[in-house]
Amino acid sequence: MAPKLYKLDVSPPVRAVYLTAEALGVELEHVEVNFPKGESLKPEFKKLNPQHTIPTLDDDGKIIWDSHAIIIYLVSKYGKDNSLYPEDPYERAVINQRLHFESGVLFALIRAIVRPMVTKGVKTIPEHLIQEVFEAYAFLNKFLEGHQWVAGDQLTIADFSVLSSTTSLNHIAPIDADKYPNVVAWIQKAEQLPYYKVNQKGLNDFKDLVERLLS
Ligand SMILES: N[C@@H](CCC(=O)N[C@@H](CS)C(=O)NCC(=O)O)C(=O)O
Repeated sequence: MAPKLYKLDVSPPVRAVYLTAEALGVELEHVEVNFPKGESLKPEFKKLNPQHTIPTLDDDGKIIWDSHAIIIYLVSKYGKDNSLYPEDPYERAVINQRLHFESGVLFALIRAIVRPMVTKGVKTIPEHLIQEVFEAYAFLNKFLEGHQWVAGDQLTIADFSVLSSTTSLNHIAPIDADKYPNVVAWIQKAEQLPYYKVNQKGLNDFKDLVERLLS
């Protein structure tokens, strides 16, 4: 039985799971949870995940949420090898750092900017948050200095996680190629992955959502 993924394409962490599943060749059964319409707050979903966040995975009754936990689980359980999350302690530590960067910085900024727009109808983005997004691009640009991918020279789950939110933030605060050339080159490389399209559809939805909320 295919693992069930509770999802909505617009969500960046959901798209990190899509990219990981595609890279691994794991088929997922998709269950839509339209959180902007309040569906994540339904009692049956809260029973599965009291934190009521998507993505949430149900693998034969084993419930896992938080995209970072899910993508590590998918590689560990379904990967033919560990190349997307190598076992070497230092390589793994660097990947984990990038995953926490996604969670604590990139996604935290998306949440701080978009949530007031969705829940309170706020139509402006505070300048200090835009500056924080630029600071995050600068960090990412540094991580990528002299490297092909965000955690070194090998594609890992850190790329899928960081890519889904960075490409989303690009529709909030455009990434300047002159200031952050490594970030732009890395996104262009990722766009060549044969399964990149699984990020693109939800990214278009995200762009439309932000434009609609700001208009
Ligand atoms: N750190 C979490 C973030 C998950 C998250 O906040 N997802 C949002 C959608 S992008 C959500 O489920 N919001 C609905 C809710 O909190 O009820 C992850 O990586 O999975």
